[in-house]
Amino acid sequence: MTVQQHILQQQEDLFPEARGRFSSLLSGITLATKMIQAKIRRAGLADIIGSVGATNVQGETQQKLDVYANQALLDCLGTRESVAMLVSEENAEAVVIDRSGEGKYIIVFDPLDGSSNIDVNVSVGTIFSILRRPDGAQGDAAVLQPGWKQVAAGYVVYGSSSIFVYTAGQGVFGFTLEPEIGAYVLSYPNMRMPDQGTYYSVNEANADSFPESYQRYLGELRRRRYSSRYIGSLVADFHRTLLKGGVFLYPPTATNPSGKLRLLYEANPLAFLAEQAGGLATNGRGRILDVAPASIHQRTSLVLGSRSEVELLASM
Ligand code: AHM
Ligand code: MG
Repeated sequence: MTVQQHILQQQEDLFPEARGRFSSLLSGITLATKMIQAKIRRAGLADIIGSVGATNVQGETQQKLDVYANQALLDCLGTRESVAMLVSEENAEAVVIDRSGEGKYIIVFDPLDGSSNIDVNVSVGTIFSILRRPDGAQGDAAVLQPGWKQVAAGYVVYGSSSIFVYTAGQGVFGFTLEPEIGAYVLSYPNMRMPDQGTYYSVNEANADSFPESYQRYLGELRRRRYSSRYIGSLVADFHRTLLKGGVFLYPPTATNPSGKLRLLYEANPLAFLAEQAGGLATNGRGRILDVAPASIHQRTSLVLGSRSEVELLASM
């Protein structure tokens, strides 16, 4: 079963009114990710490693692959008629595609997450979230919806193989790119996150500036003999957490008092996937998917993973 067949099936079951628009949109995403993974596979060969000397809206140095990945998504999605707006980590403003007002969907994405890992042959990823454009809504107001309104969300992890994972609100499904035929093939039907795991995943170098409750929480996990895993690519850290269970956290720090990760295109899509797989996601105060965003590049603290570990944090 290819991802294309799977999406068509889901579309018939979930969005009978979508008449191919939804599947056309997801095929734009899968096409862009195939282009990105092809470029990544050649990263050591072609002259594409390193920075382009510019900084993005977050003030971070843009890597050449960041720019390529962003353009691939803008190009592959920009021509699909159902698209109203595209919102990217790499663009300060939302890109409005559909000025006639007919476009139904807004796609929000982080084109290349974990970009500090590109040059060192460590997994990186693409994350996306799909929202319906509320009737008549224009500009940022159309995008600023709480995560529970997501129609679909997913990611690709470019690891030892490229794996596409998505949910349309009816379970989580994973597909591995079969490079011989250039298609994503169903390899993880109905993914479930274990109720409890044995890993915690956090940038422990920041621990001294975590709020005291987080420090106690990590101490408790250590007391319970948890082991530590941290890749520094959110998609890869999440993918492991989805398969093996445990908890990923990026709490507030001295440098990033509101957290480092972005609500709309990092926390929300992964929170949707986590919940659909039986896990949980919180900002430390409440459910990530209930947060009403105030701006498109808003940051958040994030704790997500197995039910048991996230509930332990809540209890502390
Ligand atoms: P990016 O989108 O610019 O790559 O930044 C997000 C990344 C995440 O992939 C990862 O979880 C986090 O930043 C790592 O941050 P740190 O290096 O502070 O641990
Ligand atoms: Mg990024």
